[in-house]
Amino acid sequence: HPLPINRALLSVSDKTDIIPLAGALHKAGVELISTGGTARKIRGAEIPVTDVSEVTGFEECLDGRVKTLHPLIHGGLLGRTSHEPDVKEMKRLNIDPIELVVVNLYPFQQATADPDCTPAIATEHIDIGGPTMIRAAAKNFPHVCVLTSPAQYGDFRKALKEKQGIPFAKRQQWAKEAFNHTASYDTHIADYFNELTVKDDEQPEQLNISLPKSQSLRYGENPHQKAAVYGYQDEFIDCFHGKQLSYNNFLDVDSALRLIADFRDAPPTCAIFKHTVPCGIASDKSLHRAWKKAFRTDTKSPFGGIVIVNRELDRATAEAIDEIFTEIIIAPSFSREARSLLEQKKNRRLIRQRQPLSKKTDKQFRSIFGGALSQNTDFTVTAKEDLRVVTKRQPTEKEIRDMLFSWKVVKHVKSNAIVYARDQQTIGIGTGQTSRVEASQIALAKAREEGLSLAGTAIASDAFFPFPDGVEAAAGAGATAVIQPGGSIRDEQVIEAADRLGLAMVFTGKRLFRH
Ligand code: 93A
Repeated sequence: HPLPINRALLSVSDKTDIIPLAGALHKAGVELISTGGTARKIRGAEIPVTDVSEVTGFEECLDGRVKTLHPLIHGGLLGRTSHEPDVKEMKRLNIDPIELVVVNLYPFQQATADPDCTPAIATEHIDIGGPTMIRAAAKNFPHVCVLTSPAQYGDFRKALKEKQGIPFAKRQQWAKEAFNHTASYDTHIADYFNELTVKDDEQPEQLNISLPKSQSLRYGENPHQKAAVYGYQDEFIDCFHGKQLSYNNFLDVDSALRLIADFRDAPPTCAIFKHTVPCGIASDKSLHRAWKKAFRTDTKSPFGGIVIVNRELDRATAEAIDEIFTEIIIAPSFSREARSLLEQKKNRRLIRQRQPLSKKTDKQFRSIFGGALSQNTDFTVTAKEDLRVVTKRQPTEKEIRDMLFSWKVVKHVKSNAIVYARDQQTIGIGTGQTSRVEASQIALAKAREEGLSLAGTAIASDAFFPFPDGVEAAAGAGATAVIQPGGSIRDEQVIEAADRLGLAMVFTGKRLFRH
């Protein structure tokens, strides 16, 4: 049944639009009850309001920790007014029903986002009375209407105006939103406490994944799969031109942002992705040169791919990219000319990256049967000092640069991964193979098909070479330097082969699987 509103309790931290709402309620003849600050605000607008303390006969106390926690309030919210025994009991105890609760909570999340927030300050922002009222009203939604966000006021006022009472379906919907609101509020509190006690690099005891839907998607990986995106993607990207990002686009953008995070201190760099895998990456003095080199690696795959750069996208680079059908272009910023050129294609997505992914902002988890996996993201970049030369021949400075470049790339290529690189340019990328030798053969075959020579390249392998055949093939192809984690029981045989072939080889001691 539609619910008529006689008495309303208003208690809000975010006082947005509370005055027009209180005004509309007053005009509709509703009696208003309110807590300290909210009452003051409403009274300030010359709308009559009763203090909660007047209703309860008990003053707000303990610094406001106890304001609405009282049977005369909670009885009014929890009593079933269609249930005769409840009605009788309420009469006997002088409990008047409350048909509307408007509450939003102490801003815990905002408070704890402040770097100066201490645990004591955080604790004071834990709302107790608010969630209690919200949950009581939501539980009793057949008899009570609950609003938890100013975004709902418009719909409510429309229903109020129609004078038939608030429809059941609306109350149920707002009750659902209320429970989601308190669930996510408690999740933030739980996460805060989890993080207080969890040491860096440890995984929490409980994984609370409560993320708001940020977008509905037209479909998932395929058109017959329903899908949505959750969380706070807007903090990282601003897709200011083109169609809405798709499910697969989000996966691609995620891979691209991860790779470019490792090139944060690198010269101008351009990376081209296809299906979450890089198919060409290069760094150079200018983005335009970097693009040309990156595209040279593989001139077929970039069609319908995605491009990310680590500098403002200028006109010359934009023109070059524009020659290839590119679905998505990501840059920290776009020059005005680049923008107006690229915006000529209606469907292409242009994305401004607002902030780089970093240890501070990144949580990595993946769904699996029955739950999820969680791990820290590896944001470290391997430097010259981290390399251990294992061959008789020392690598040259140029070889070291090429090895470090290929190593940065191989981290973002699906296992088994092999990357040949030279002069800050990928020459051959072998990805996602079940055998390391095959990954190497594919890298080689692709480079040859593009007419690229592998002479003088460095080769990176995401995991150790289990047999000498991998380095033998690399040397045969023209590579002169090898970078790999090391750690195979046959390392000695592999080193021996490298020495015999005159290669310089380094171990990083770090494996870079990407599964
Ligand atoms: O400190 S509380 O947990 N104890 C309460 O009894 C209580 N009642 C309402 N916080 C309580 N509230 C919260 O106060 C509401 O959830 C709302 O966020 C805020 C409104 O306070 P004021 O009207 O004084 O600005």
